[in-house]
Amino acid sequence: MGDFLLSIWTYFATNILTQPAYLIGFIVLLGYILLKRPLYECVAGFLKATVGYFILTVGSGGLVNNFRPILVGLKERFNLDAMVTDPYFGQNAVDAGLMETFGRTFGDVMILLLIAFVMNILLVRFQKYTKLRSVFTTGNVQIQQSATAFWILLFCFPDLGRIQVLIFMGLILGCYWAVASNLTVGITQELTEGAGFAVAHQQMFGIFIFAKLAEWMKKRDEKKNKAEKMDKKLEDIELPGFLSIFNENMVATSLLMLFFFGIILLVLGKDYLIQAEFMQEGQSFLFYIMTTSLNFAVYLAILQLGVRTFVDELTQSFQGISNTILPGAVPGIDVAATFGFGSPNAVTIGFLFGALGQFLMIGLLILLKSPTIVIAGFIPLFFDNAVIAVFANNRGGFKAACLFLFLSGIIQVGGSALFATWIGMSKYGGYIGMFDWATAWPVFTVIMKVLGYIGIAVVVVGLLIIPQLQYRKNPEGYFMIVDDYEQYAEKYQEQN
Ligand code: ASC
Repeated sequence: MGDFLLSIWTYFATNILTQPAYLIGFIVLLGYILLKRPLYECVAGFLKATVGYFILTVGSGGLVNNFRPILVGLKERFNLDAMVTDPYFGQNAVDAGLMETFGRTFGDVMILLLIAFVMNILLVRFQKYTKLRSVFTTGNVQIQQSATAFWILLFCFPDLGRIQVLIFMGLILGCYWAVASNLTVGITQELTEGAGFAVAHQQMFGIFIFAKLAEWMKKRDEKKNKAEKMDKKLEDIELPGFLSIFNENMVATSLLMLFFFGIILLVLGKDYLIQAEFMQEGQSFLFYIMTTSLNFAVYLAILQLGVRTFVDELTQSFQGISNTILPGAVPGIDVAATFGFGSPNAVTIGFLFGALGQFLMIGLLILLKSPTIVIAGFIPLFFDNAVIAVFANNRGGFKAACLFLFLSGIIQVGGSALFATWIGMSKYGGYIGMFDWATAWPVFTVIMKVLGYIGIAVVVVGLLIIPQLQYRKNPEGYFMIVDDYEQYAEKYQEQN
């Protein structure tokens, strides 16, 4: 019986829970059914949401598959013994190093997801006490995070048995997913003007902290009466003269990427690119650079189309769920969904300033002869920094989007290098590298390493206090922002 149930769960987890396109699709289907829409509308909603999400995946996958090899090429080209910051490389590093480091393997991912998913839903169901509002649906990143968390837990408690590991990890990860995505509920509602979702990804603390810092900076400038041009949002800045071509997102992205990847491809050199089979013999180097760089704008446009396709369905249908089985809840979804909102140029600016910070920090690591050298992986470089910039721009304007992104780049590389070296992952060539895993998780790890089992309780309780503090700041608006965004906006927005 147990085996039978487990196999049903494994089927569900493998095919739906860890495949966000289908999970979102089925959530939409369930939502419409609960809203008692006619069956054909439910099916249409399911299809549109799933196809939309798949379109988003074509965009984000295209970006990753095209630009990750170019950045990783730097490692090969210069024969660096370096660690790549990338969630997939991080997952491979865990697989490669677990046996040698801890004499263990990790085969219980699906059970862990069950524990953490159920816990997340319960935490939201008991919202009256927990104040949590968001259900994490991004299964692809949950798997990567489970792998890294497993390593961290064994690093802190090498002797833990299988069941204890599962329980502790389910507890900590479940709380992290619920609490961190809940942090983004309010600011995402404001960014999207009530689209009804939160971010469920790998930089949720980063988004929240930088959004708040951006807001603080803008208010400070306004108080000093020197809210200058730089505090304007990117979408409100009209560049004059020839610069006006940057007002158009597709043009701006193309030009900036031509510059950015142009330099990297020139550094890699034609010979290397041919030898590594990026280019074919006899192909024009100039046009190769053009095509590669312009593809960035192509995939970004696809990604945004995907977001537009599924977010509408999700917004409408989720009311069926939040009116009935999970009151006051929103789905936490992939970070790329935010790229369809705010200024599209923020995505590009965030990527570039994040890259500046990351490259500066990498230079410093080399200069200071750090035992771990980092190669900037594309996923943290792009997805982390793009989203942080979308929020920083939305709340603090252009200056915040540049300044804080530079800072976030430095932190991602510095934090990852330091932490992955300490926990012994760096020698296996990869680390997840995303913002929260270069900041919040190292803090959790220090607490658990120092305090032992009490540390686990401290981390869990510490996390659960966060939504209570958020709630206290505005008990009335806290749930209203989810239940009735229009009313919230009317009541609170002019105060901001
Ligand atoms: C990640 C990861 C991906 C991307 C994607 C962004 O962290 O593992 O595949 O970001 O989720 O849309």
